[in-house]
Amino acid sequence: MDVRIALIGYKFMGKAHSHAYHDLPMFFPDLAKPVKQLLCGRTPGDLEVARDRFGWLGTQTDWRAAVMDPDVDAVDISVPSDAHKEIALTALRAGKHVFCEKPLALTLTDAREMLDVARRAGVVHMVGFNYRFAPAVRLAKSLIESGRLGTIYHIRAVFLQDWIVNPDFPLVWRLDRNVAGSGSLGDLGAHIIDLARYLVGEIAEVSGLSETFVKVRPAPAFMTGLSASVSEGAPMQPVTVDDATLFLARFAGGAVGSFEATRFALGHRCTNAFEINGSLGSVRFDFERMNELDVYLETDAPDVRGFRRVLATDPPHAYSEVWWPAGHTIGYEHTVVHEMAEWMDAIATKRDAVPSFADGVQCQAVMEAVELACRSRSWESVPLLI
Ligand code: SOE
Repeated sequence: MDVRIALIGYKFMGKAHSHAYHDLPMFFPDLAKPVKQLLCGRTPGDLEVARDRFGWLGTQTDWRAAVMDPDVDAVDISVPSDAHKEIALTALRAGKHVFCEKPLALTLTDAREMLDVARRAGVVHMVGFNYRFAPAVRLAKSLIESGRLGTIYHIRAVFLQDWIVNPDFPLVWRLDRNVAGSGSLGDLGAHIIDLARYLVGEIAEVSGLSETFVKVRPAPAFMTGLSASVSEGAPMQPVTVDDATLFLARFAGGAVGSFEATRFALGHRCTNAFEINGSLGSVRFDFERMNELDVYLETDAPDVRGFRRVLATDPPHAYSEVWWPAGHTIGYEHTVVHEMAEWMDAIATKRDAVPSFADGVQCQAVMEAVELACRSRSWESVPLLI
């Protein structure tokens, strides 16, 4: 089966998704085949360069035309967050399968509307929480689900970056609330909230604080991905999002958690890390060493008891049979290939994709409760909406 895709956006995520579609037929030959039908963006010259480089069949500068094209079965939304809702609703109403990058929307209300329309459309919908697809994270999940860590008491999760510590770094779209919805919380916190939900369960209440350390920045002259430049004498503009958000959480199942999302942790380029402690054992993961899971099992013989480093690159570890021989590690882009494999399989087998827009909604519910808690300086409950 072929799935003809229109990809909206060709920068950081557009490139990662194009790469995944390219790899899928080679490494997952039994899955539905993604056809790189249309690449969509606003700037014709740059778009043609990207089409040529990423191997798309055609281009379209009007996203509506791309979405409505009868030769398109599925729409991949890889543009800044303020454009997610309108593109998604249009595509869903046209009966197209939709993949949407995280955070799903600017607000919980918008995210709920997207889920509602997606459910009524009866198509496959998926949200871009790629870190779930790291084999070491899958190992953590199976250790928890099989009870080998016992009752889960704690999760300690952080997502630390440092790319905007310099106050001269310009005000890129990720620092504009109207475009991004929130700052570190929506960009990085969304990922660790999703991992916590995936591994430990639903979050019931939160309390938190957030801070914007650099309150004004120069307007950007150019931006792409996480890089940007400034022109001499650029006007200063207010930063309207959080630079850092920290929160505490109680889980419905009885566990407690602490979370920290920041772009001001110098030396941390992409530390998406967690530790989970249960009554029988613990696991810890750090995306910068994404092939490994540290595992501690209380049932080990006392003389050798301690954290061991498990390299999740050979069977029975998830996806290991698809890639390279044992010990031949994989990287960031492979999490995206696995994510797209899930999307293709869900479309071909007519089942719900995981994570779906429902996961996007529940993550947004946690984020909205965190923002409320930061303002009210008190504990706020998280409604269970899915
Ligand atoms: C930038 O902070 C960023 O690229 C996020 O937008 C991604 O979602 C995350 O995976 C890595 O960091």
